[in-house]
Amino acid sequence: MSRYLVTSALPYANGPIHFGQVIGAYLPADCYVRTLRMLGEEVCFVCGADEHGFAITVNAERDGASYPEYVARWRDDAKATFDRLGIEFDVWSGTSISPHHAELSQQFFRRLDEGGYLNKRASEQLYCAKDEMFLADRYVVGTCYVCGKDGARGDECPSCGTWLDALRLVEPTCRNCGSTPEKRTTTHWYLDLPKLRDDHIGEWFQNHPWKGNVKAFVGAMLEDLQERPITRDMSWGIPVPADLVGEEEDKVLYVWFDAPIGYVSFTREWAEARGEPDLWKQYWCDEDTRLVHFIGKDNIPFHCLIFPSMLFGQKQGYVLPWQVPAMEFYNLQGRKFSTSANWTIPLDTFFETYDRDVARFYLLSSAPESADSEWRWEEFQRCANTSLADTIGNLVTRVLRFVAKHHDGRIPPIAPEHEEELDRVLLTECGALEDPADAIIEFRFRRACERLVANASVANVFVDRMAPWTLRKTDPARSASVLNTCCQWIAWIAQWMHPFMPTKSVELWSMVGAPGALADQRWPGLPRAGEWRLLEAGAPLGEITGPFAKLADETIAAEIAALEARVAADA
Ligand code: B3M
Ligand code: ZN
Repeated sequence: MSRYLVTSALPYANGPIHFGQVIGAYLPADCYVRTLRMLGEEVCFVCGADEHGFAITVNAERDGASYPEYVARWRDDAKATFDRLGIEFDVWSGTSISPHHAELSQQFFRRLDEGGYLNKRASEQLYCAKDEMFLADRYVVGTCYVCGKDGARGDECPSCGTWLDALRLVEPTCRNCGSTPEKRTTTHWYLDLPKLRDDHIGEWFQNHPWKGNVKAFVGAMLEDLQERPITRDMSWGIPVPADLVGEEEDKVLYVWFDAPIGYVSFTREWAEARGEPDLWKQYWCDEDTRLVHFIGKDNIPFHCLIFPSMLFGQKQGYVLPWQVPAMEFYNLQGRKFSTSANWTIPLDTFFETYDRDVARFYLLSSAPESADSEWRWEEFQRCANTSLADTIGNLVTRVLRFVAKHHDGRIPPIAPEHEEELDRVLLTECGALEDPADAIIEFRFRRACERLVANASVANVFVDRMAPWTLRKTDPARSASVLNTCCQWIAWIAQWMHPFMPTKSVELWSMVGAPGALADQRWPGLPRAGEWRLLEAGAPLGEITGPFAKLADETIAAEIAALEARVAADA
């Protein structure tokens, strides 16, 4: 048994969550955590909103909301989306409200400073005199000094893709008010990443079995590491400790410095809520903990290099990440999800028409694990109709309706003389079986989805071969044994389904009259001949419903048309 600390990237409290984010960092984590729990592992699953940063202040002001009001709105909105999707964190908080977060972030800063890992230096930055603020790189626009095109931002040129130095932009303007910023000197603290690399992090990283995209990306960064500023001139954020900066200055920790510390603060909040205030240390400071960060690939450097450096630099025995299953990008019908361009799936209405477990299953089965992938409405339909309705749903309804009709709605008896043969046929002759959990714990969610459906198909092959419906007329006892076997298989499928489809699996579990709560079952693994039947003959079935509805062609065509109409109306 191991202890797992599982985190999902903290979403910015700055707009609605879309399915691209859901499959990037949240849904796979939820599926993984549910599997670990059924496997009997100790798990804490942590998330909350990322509530600081310059972009949030700009948008709050645009909306005429105070910063706390603004982030509370989006914190609640994100949580509502996760609730609708059945994504269940042990703790959900926010970096501007979590009780220990400010103090802990300052402590991280101070310990890095004491360890000699921070350098304080003055530098020039662009300052907008009209807005009375230093401009974050993204808030400066001008002409690119590399390719000469307009529309370059202070951090990057969208035309030639170069990472830019904001101070060198030609004819810079403030993105907020359009005036020309001036250069001003300001003091900042820089995280000495080269030193942290040489002290430990470089060696640690190189000796760890990372996923391919992580290894490639961070490996390259390690070669050419620069120190990074971790403070900003603004008022919204965690203040730099007053004794270091002086009271009057508006200097805060950079949002990417305090955000990952949120994982720790929120774990403390969780431990306190459970009445075990020290429990967080078992998770964060015990070398047996497996720390797993679920993120999208754009967050790799922060989770595989910068945050580990910050943790190591505390010299408090903090664990470093064990695995970072970073997802590639997930698009929508061939283009990036974009709320501002209306290229999205409106989630407030989505769940009125579609089942959330079907959405979960489709998202997991199309997850961008090793290459970018996308939501395609036609594929969603195919998944719902073929994989779920035809394969699993059809098995369930034809078997259970028959049992309801001909066996008085009770699990038919199995004759001892049939058991061995039926187990052999089902478990070895109707198709290969594979435990979906094997794939899940390797973060191969697509494979796990395929295996679930393949395992269900085995029972369809079995039913076709055994033909219990016709057998009933010639050999009713054998027909009953076959149906018993099918019901047992449905209970087994319900257990395998649980991490993917937490609601549908419980429905199946009760349809087949299985005992106890499904969530309390231990992971079943693969059935072993002679010792896998968990339903008692004679036990009553529950109420039978068609578990999966088919999606009509018109419904899907209407979604695609609506998507195109929304962008057209916007253009
Ligand atoms: N909020 C970026 C993002 O949502 C950032 C993640 C923080 S994780 C500590 O992609
Ligand atoms: Zn300005």
